[in-house]
Amino acid sequence: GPADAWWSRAVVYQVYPRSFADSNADGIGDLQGVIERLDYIAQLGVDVLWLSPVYPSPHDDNGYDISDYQDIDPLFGTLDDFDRLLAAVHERGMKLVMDLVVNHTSDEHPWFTASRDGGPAGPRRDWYVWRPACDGMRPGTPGAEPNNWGSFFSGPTWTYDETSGEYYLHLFSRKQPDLNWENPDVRQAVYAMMRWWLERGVDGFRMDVINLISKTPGLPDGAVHEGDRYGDGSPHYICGPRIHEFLAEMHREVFADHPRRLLTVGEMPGVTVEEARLFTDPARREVDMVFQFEHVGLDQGPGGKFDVRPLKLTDLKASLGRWQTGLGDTGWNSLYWTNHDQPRVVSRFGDDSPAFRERSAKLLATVLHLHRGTPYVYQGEELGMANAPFASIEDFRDIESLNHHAEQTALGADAERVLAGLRRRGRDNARTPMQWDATDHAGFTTGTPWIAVNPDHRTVNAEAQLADPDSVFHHYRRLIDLRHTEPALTHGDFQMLHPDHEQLYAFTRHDAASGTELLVLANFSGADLTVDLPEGWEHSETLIANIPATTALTARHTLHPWEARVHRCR
Ligand code: ISL
Ligand code: CA
Repeated sequence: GPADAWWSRAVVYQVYPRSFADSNADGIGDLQGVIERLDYIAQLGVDVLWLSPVYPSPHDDNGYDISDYQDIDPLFGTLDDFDRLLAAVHERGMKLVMDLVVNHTSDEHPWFTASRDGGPAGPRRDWYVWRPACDGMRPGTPGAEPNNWGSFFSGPTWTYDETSGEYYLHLFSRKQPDLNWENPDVRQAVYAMMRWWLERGVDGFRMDVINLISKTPGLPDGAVHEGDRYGDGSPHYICGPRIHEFLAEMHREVFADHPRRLLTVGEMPGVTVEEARLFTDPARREVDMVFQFEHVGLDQGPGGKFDVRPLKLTDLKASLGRWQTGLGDTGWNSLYWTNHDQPRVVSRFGDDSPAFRERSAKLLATVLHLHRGTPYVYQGEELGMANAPFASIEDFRDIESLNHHAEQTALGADAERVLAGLRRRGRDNARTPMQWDATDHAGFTTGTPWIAVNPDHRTVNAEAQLADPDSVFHHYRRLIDLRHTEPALTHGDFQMLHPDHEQLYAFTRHDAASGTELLVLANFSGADLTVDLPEGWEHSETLIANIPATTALTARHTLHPWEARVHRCR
């Protein structure tokens, strides 16, 4: 089963190259920068590095709009730099996973320009999704789009091409046209490209929005929810009719005969636990694990991702608990709190005030890493990096935030309210430069960074934390070490305790084979919390804790604010 695969004991570290380390002072992180910081990543003890896109791109969506799948953007370096990075990763006993973005390309990809410029009868036309205007409507006028779907980045999912008089589909920005996966030539071209990277030596793929590649034939309208301008097309593209067929085909064509055991993780917005079981059941040969989004949607209201509402701990436990049990015996979970699309977790689910930033960051790490699955650490998370103090819209860079702001203010929304939502949920929170040291621009660049460094780098930085054995960094390092040495972390059954408690996150992991049981206790609040323990845990061994030199566990025990501790019984 999945628990025997190498990646079941692995921890993955995500690098967002643009914001990691700049080696040539142009203000943008690059591959040489990653190479220079590789020993830092190795010191954390992670097994795999996932590199966000580094391919040639017009950077409408920071590289998630690819104009050439088989090269490196000069902004980041060359293929030669890439080969050096890959070799350096392998030398350190780690693996490298590429980002695979094949739901869409850039509109500057030659596949798309050929499709567009060849016109409706051209040979490349059906590599993308072209449709005429809605019946009876004048092409190019508002409301004449082929259907009513709204895009992830505001506005309709359709852009009109005047020359051919037709529209092309884009679930994301107008510079990210969707590939037509119904076309077998498209699929074969993608598989060939994937094999090319595997030949080069990469160890797998993180597959961007891979559950959106199959759309319902006919592309029917979506329901228009109250207050929305566009229809919700998601039932017609989330886990569409041919998704399992496509992933099984990809597995056969790319992975099945490969001599090395690779890692595949499908990023899947809107995936349910039932669907995820199918995707990750090893017998079905689709993908090894998926990124699901349920737990990062719990603190949002009906108005969408910028409609912020407080998280209820009981919701978080119910959700993550259901995924633990749901993928328990057949599938496999990936575990994450954040990535380049999410706000910083210490600001979101913890407390980023000076009093509790470190402790709550360690608590969050402890809770996540003690679950069953493969943990993902996003650059800077291991330092407890926090959200950025964006003063005005000029401080933002992300297309999603900028489009949302433009759309909402044009509709008459209060600009301060819109900004407040962006500050809490905007993706740029995760994209401020990595904080290496306390110097200007945090050691990220000697030039001008493409997005401002968080001013808290004077205190929150890698240099200070490497030197402090009690730092967030060293706490992560110890958790990652545990994943390699404690079989109960890989194999142990998961059982949630006190599911109805609003402050306590508690669970056990029980590994029958080694006779080991672990108990995890975490106080998700800024106040003392007294809990009654299950029997047999008094004076048990402390495996890891976020308060140094903790006291022994008592039958009725009081946890300090944001305290987390893990105990072991054998
Ligand atoms: O942050 C989101 C928008 O509200 C997410 O829904 C995000 O778009 C979704 O997680 C898909 O993300 C991936 O594909 C996008 C890209 O912008 C993200 O950076 C990438 O992780 C399109 O390629
Ligand atoms: Ca650079």
